[in-house]
Amino acid sequence: MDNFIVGLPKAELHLHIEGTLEPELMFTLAERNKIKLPFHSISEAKQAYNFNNLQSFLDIYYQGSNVLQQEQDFYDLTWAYLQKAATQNVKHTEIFFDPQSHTERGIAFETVYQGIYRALQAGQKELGISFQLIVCFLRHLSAAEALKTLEMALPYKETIIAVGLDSSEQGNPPAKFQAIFDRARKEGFLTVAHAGEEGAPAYIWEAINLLHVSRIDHGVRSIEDQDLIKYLAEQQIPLTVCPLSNIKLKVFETIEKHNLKQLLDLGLCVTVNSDDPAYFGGYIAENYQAVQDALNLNQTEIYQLAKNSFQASFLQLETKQSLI
Ligand code: ES4
Ligand code: ZN
Repeated sequence: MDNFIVGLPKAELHLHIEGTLEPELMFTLAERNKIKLPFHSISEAKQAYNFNNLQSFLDIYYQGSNVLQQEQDFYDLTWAYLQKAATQNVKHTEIFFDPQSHTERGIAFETVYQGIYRALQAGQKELGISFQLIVCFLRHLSAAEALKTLEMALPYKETIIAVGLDSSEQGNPPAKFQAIFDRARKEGFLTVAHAGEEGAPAYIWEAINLLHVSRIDHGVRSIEDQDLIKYLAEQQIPLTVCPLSNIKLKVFETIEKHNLKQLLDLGLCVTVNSDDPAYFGGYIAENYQAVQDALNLNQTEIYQLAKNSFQASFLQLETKQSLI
């Protein structure tokens, strides 16, 4: 891999911690917790990571998450990610977690939160990686379920910067969660949402106008709406783009057809992120490398992407300015 890419200080803004569960750790935890996996070996698991679209991935991703049971499991998961991130010079990470995929299985919100949070604190101390936490609502579940999740997060709100929206996009528009996001903002949370990954540009408009998001996660389908592109560029609303994810989930046919460079050339605040690296074949540096190679990005453009990642982060203004 290119030394310039690996060495460049980067912020990661779109990462599902459950999506960093490597097959090796999945098997270790399955054994530790006496859980039966649908795969017999690591190579069989990897062979199953052949997706047609977002839903076919989500089915396997939620199945994998079942091995996470104890606070220590969430700690080990998060710690493994942070160690990997440190080798790629990630200086700051803003990670998503999906409490509902665990509380639905009878695991306490606190167990999930404590395991992740303790590892993040260790990562800050031992690896020098600063962090923020974003609690995501699963949009295929009801607004009432999301509200219950928000209420579980309230005791921890001083350490959770934002709420987000993930899972199956089509048919689950941002509007479905308007009231919950209103409540979250009243409680002091910032907001983000996955939009325009598989969903139409109208969902991006809804995320902006109804959920008042600070960033759009993915947002690549914004290219289909000229007024939206103009708005995103003028307001510098960041997009957290995940190139390898988009290829694995067939949002674009090939990496050469990815629109990241177009979006950058149109003046949008584009960032590069890894989404679910254990499932999509690469961490953040592999994502930078893939777009550099396929779209012929020069060093100035790569540098701009890294600069955007700090600009688009929820770091304090003074910290941002000292890092950029
Ligand atoms: C996700 Cl790529 C993606 N899209 C929507 N929801 C998700 N959860 C985990 N990865
Ligand atoms: Zn995502």
